[in-house]
Order: sequence, then C-alpha cells, then structure tokens
Amino acid sequence: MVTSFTAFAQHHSLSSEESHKPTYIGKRVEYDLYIDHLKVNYSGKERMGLAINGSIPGPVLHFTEGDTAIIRVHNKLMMDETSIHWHGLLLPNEEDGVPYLTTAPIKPGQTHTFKFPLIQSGTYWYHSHTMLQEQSGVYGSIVIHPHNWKEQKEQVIMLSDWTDENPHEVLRNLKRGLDWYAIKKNSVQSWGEAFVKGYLKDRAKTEWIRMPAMDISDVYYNRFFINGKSESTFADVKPGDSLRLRVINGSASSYNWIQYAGGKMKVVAADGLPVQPVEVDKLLIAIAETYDVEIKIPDDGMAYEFRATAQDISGHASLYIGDGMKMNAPDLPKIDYFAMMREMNSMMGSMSIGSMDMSGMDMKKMKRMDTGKDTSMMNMPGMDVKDMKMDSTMTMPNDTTMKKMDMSGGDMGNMKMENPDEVTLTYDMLRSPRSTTLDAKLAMREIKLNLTGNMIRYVWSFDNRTLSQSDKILIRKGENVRMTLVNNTMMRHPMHLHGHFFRFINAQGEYSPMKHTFDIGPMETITIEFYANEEKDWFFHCHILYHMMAGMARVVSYENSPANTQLKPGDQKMVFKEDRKTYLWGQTKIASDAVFGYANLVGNKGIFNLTYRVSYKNKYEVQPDYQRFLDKRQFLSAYIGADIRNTFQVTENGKRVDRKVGVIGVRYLLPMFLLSELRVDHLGNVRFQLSRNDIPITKQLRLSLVGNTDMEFNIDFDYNIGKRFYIHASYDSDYKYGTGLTLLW
Ligand SMILES: [Cu+2]
Repeated sequence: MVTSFTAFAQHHSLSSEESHKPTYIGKRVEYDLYIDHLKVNYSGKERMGLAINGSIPGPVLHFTEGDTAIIRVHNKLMMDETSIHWHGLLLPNEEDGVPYLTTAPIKPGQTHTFKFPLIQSGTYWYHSHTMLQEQSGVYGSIVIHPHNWKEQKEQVIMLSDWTDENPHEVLRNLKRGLDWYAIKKNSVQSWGEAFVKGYLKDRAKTEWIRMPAMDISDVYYNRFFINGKSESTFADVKPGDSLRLRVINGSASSYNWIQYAGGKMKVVAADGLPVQPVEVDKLLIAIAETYDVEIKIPDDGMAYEFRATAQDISGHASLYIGDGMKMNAPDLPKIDYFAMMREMNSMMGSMSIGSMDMSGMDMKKMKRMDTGKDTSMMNMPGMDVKDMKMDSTMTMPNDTTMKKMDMSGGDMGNMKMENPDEVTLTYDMLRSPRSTTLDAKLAMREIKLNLTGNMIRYVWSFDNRTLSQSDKILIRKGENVRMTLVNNTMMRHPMHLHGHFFRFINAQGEYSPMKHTFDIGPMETITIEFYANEEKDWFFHCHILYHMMAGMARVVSYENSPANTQLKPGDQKMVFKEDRKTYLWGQTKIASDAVFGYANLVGNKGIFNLTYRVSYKNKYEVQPDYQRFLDKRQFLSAYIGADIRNTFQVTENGKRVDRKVGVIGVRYLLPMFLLSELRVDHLGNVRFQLSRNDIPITKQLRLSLVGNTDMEFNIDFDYNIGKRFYIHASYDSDYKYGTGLTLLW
C-alpha cells in the first residue's frame, strides 16, 4: 500500500508534506451497508428496486484522508449474490469488490467486511459490480476530505437514471433491437420523415452502408434523478454563499449535461483530484466520472435550478438551490437526428461506400478524410463536434480546443436561448496543478485497443473480441503503461480502469490531468499513461452497464503476481462468462389467415432460428435452422436446418408442392439491410431469397418484404401500438391476405 501511496502522491495532486505522512494515521471509520429489495414508485407504477440501507441512492460515506474504512456489506437479497466496488479508490486488490475477479461474491445472507486505508481525498462513489444491479439502485457516494480541509459548504449531487423495466429485460430488448425505445424518444428516423424533411438521400446512404439509425443513447428511461429525486430543493444556503457541489454520474447508461441557472460553475476537481479552477456554463459528465464545481448563490434570494439533462435530451432532473422563487436553467434543444445523420454521411462521403460498416471500420480510410472537415460542421445543429471528430490525428487547426465543444444547440427555434459567450467544459481545459509526467527512465509498455461493436446485434467488444473471447492484458509492476484507444464505433464510451489513476493526455501536456474514467467519442483516439505500481488483476471496461455486459471489458493483469487470497480456483472463469449469455425472443402473429412467427435463441456467435406458420385450414410449415456467423462484422453466416411444409397445394401436372427437406445455405447481409440467402436442400433444389425486415416507413409503421426463386413472396405491414404490440396486415403468395395482431415476446 505504501508503494501505491508514494507513487500516487508523487504523480498526483498531494502536496509533498502529505506524501511523507504515514498511511494509517487516521481514525477507523465504520459503515454497515444492507443491500435489500425495495418497493418503489417513481412513475405511478410500483416496481421492485434494490436499495442500500433502504434508500436509492445509498448513504453518503464520509471519510478523512488517512482514515481506515471498515465497511460491512450485508446481502439481504433473497436469491442473488451481490458486490460493492469502490469506484476511483486506490486500494488493495482484494478490496476492489469485483466479484470473482478480485473479491469473493457476497452470497445471499452473507456479510463481507471491506477494510482499506484511504490514501486520497475527493469525490468518489460505490456501486454493485454484479450483473445489472447498479441500474436497480445499488450505488452511493463517497466523500473523502483532505487533512487540511477548509470548512466549506458542500452538497453531493448523485446523478442516476431509472427505468421501470427489469434491467435484464432492457438488455434483451437492446439485443433484439426493439423499436420501442426509439419510438418513445422520437429517434426512429423513418423514411417518411426523411422524405418530408428532405433527408431521403441521407437516409439511403446510411442504409447503404448497413448502419442502423444512430441514437445518442440506447435506453429509454422513465426518470432521471439527482440524489434519487427528479425534482427537489436544497434550501440550506444564504445569498452570497459559495457552495461546493460534488457531482457524480452514477447513471447506468446516461451521460448528463450539467447547468446552473444562477451563474457560472467553477470546476475545481475532476474524478476526485483537484484541477486548475476553470469557470464554465455547462459541462457534459460521462457515466462514472465525478466533478467538483463551486457555485455562488446569487444575492436576490431566488431558488436557482441546478439541472442535469440526459445527453439525448429525453429528460432531466432538477435541484433548486435556495428556497425563493424558482428560476429555471434554459432547456437544451432537442437532438436533430437527421442533421446528425447528414453530418455522419458527409464524414464518410470520401470513403468507398459499401466497404464501410459500424463494426469493422477501417481506420486508414478514416484518416484520409482529414481534409473532409469543413466549417459547416461547426454550425451543425444537433451536433456535438466531439461526436464528429474523426481521429486525433486530424490535421485541422484548433483541433484540441474543439474537442468537446458543444454543438448540441439544436433547432433554430431555440437558438435565442444560446449565449455566444457560453463556455462549455472540454477535456483540454482540465489541467493538473502539478506536473504528472512519468519517470522517463522506466520502460514504457504500449497497448493499443480498438473499441468495436456490432450495433445490429448489440455485441460490444475491443478488437472485435468480447471479454469472454479474449485473454488478459498483461503488464508488469514497475513499468510505465501507455494505452492508446481508438473508438471505431459511432457511440461514446466512458472507459474506467480499476485501482489506478492515469494521465489523460490532453492539450495540457506535462500537466495532463489524472483520471480514473474518461469519455471517448465516436472515431476518437485517446491516450492514457500510468505507472504500474500494483499487483494482480484489475477490471478495465466501458461503464455503460449494457455495453459492459455485452462484452466491452478486459482484465489488466500484473504478471508474476501473488495469488488472490479471496478467490477459489476457477472463480475467474465466472468473469469471463459474463457476456456469453444466450437470449430467447420471438414474435407471434395472430392473423385472419394463420398463426405464424419466429423464435430465436441468440448467442454472440450463432443463432437458433425457428419460423413457423399454421393456417386454420390445416396447412402448416416450419423451418428450424442453426446459423453461425463467419466474419468479424457478422454479415456472413452459414446455416443448416430443415424445411417442412404441408400446404396441400397441387401444381398443374397434379404434383403436390409440399416438402420435407434438409437444407444448408449461406446468408449475407447486403447494403440496405437486404438479407440474401442461398440454400440447397438434400434433393438438390437450389433457392435464392432476398428479404428486408422492419423498414421504418413512419415512426410507427414497419414494412417487411420477402421474395425467392420458388416464386414465393410476402409483403407485411406492422403498425406499432405499444411496446410489444403491432397491428398487422400482409399479403402472401400462398396464404393471400391476412390481418391481425403482432406480439413480441
Ligand atoms: Cu460503451
């Protein structure tokens, strides 16, 4: 521990006297945390959440630097094990709280005692690292005051997102590509809307490159919270007071825009550590980051709003500071999704269309687009320039100052709200008070990782491998590590390294800030560096809970480490199994002509498909197959199955056209999401088929088409009337017209 402490003090923000203080000088500070089920009602519907000591979020844990924390975590859950990870804290590996990786899982009814010295100060948080428990409420904040803390009024601001759905259901819905979230958020980007708004060509372009309609975030949330409430008041202030807000983004998958209606916010710390103060009007806080900001309470006695808005502007939470008349922060403009789409296309304009896709984007090609940047990008409504930044190697001037410039200044109608002098925090404004350079005499280990993902199948990964498909990243104690991350996806990812602070290399050079979590935008390259002064295994992952669970994680492992004393042999296999879940879903149509639909059992590499149709005239058909993906992008697959049908149809020469055949074939996803399929049955009959599912004609209307060389075809319309329900109408070459109800299950 002393090694870590010294290294930490040397490189970071602790003063030199502090760094010589022994580690265990403080008090023993004890907490008991009881994790239990809790009935909640946030949106008019009663739901089961998970709480710590009966509340969401859990209690604020207060410490002073140098204290020893003794925290007993009691699992009161009926069936499920749990865990607590201390996010951003430097502590012995076994205390890090990642179940099966560093720490034993806490079984139902068990108590686990954590004990570790606090060798740092600042704003941190804690949360369950078991499955999706964090989304249900298992999180809370940590405040560690420095020794020389000058008494100052302060308040913790814990941000979070809440869904009425079971989080496992959310993940399954993301995997299957459920329309409902986009419909609720108005981000469908239908062909009809594209036509009306003049974006038809842009819509076609994105489909041509097999890119699904982009959204800023994946999930639809019922509520956003500050300290567990959508709206609340903090009245313990007087005009003229200065107040330190310790802002923590404990959301499962929501970045947040932060605004304060009463004036500027002075950013004084990032991820717990002090930074050179900088005054801003607005900042985007990534998931799992923390910022300390100081505000001044205006003299007029009004209650000014501190607001946290989800980055996709689908909702916000408010804390009114003061008890006077309420003064609101300005609404942020809605996202202009089509403008975003056009900008994305223009970035890709110079690339050979068709060779591009979401997952396997070729960075060499991307780099050639350096010059593709023009000023229209700067003025683009609905765009965040950082989102558009292609690569850090881009040669445009002022690249760095643009990095996080906020262009989400949306539709023109709202422009009056925009203040040209408004300052939005960028990473490049974060400056460490001290030099953070590493000891140049040490060897530097270079690690390169591409962030990759398959949006269509919702598989997230590094270098196209999920956690379960990958090995540990090996490093050695005593060396420097430089990680270069290239985001090849069209989404932001908040990356978190456990147990370490790293230099986040930015425009401040030698004074680059120390962080434990950083945001990486679409197509962006980020470099971090740290002195490897630990031992054993540490988790490194995207902090979007659903991305982590879908595979976007690695284990950073110190070679030649002593054995972990908390784990049983084979425990770590559990960690590597996390993303290997299979999902079952399907669709059933109850129509005037027949009952039909499909069922899918889906894994990372393959799918069991079953399609079936049973008519009321005793006709039936059923086609089971197993399909295995063959390429990185998962466009190409091979399958083996059967085709059994009994339609009692007779051809002109009196032959029944029924079949009972075994089939093998290949499927390939063509541009425009046209699924082509070539198969041969065991009698030697060859069939070629083209299909396209779920073309969004309007926000709620979907069209699906199938046709094949056996002269069979089907046209199918579905009109959305609820999360899992559509009204259905179709014409089929065999079954003719039909209408009814579609149910997704
Ligand atoms: Cu992610």
